[in-house]
Amino acid sequence: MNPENDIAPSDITPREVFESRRDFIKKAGVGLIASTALLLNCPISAATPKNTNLPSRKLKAISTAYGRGEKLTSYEDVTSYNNFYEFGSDKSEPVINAKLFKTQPWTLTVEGEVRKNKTIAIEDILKLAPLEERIYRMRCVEGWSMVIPWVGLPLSELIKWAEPTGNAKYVEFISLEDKQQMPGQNIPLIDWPYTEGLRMDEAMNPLTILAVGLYGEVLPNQNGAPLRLVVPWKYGFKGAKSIVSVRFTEKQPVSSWMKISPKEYGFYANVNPNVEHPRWSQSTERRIGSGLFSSRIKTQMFNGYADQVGHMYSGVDLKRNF
Ligand SMILES: Nc1nc2c(c(=O)[nH]1)N[C@H]1C(S)=C(S)[C@@H](COP(=O)(O)O)O[C@H]1N2
Ligand SMILES: [Mo]
Repeated sequence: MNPENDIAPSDITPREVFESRRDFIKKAGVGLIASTALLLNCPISAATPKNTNLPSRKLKAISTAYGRGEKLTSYEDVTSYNNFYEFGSDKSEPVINAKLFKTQPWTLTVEGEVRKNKTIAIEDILKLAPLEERIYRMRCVEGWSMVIPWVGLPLSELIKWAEPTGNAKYVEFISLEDKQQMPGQNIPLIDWPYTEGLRMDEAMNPLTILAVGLYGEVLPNQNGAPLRLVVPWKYGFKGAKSIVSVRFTEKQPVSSWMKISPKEYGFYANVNPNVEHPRWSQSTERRIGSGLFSSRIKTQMFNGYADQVGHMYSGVDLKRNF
């Protein structure tokens, strides 16, 4: 079965991206049916990237089985309907306000419970493991969702490089703080910088990735360039954008949204249709781009990833640990 064949290419991918892929696939002489490890070698574009240190706008990535056959949210919607409070609290603002955001040079530090503090440049993060394309369903706690073809590498690869000590039980992710570049940080809505956290086993889970791109290209600034976390079974706010530090801790970190409203946003933030947000139900979601009058779809436990992640929560009361 190959459900991708039932979907018009224009439904799922901007034309240039689709065509460059089809072109490559033709040249390489492999069919779309070829499954897991089809090498998706996007042609290098002639345009020089302006705001990034990455090799080119297009990224070489290995195509994977993750999310194959899902109907993708359009590039337009993925890159113009964003939550990125550093660039404004309205979802239409980040695409405008992040236009000149400078993501080059960019380094990440690892600190806390590690053998020693270290710094790594974005180019070297890209060398830790081959980049993969992973199509993931994403659900925001606000009740909307998207399906996004991310490009990234397993977070576990960075963690191995970081050499955490035996005391490391949690991982904290810290986004950039730069009031000059990030106008939203002049408003004390969040105790800047934005932070998030995962339990060590969640961070090491194969589904958890550090994304550097989407739709086969370097991440647009509004989506968290040059490096952001993607955790598909959790609400979107877990996916910290424009990360500058990863800190290993013994105690559970208090994330930005927990500080703002602990009754509404818990540490776990697992997608769970049975646990209501105090102000609204979480049983359904609106898939962005599915049309103004289309009905909402049912939200699945762990956003549909229960088979891959459910085991990590056996014995955890998910109503209390929301
Ligand atoms: N630094 C930072 N990261 C962030 C946010 C933010 O405001 N600042 N918003 C979060 C929320 S609520 C969501 S839903 C996702 C949105 O990611 P997207 O715009 O790429 O879809 O980013 C998350 N990461
Ligand atoms: Mo969100």
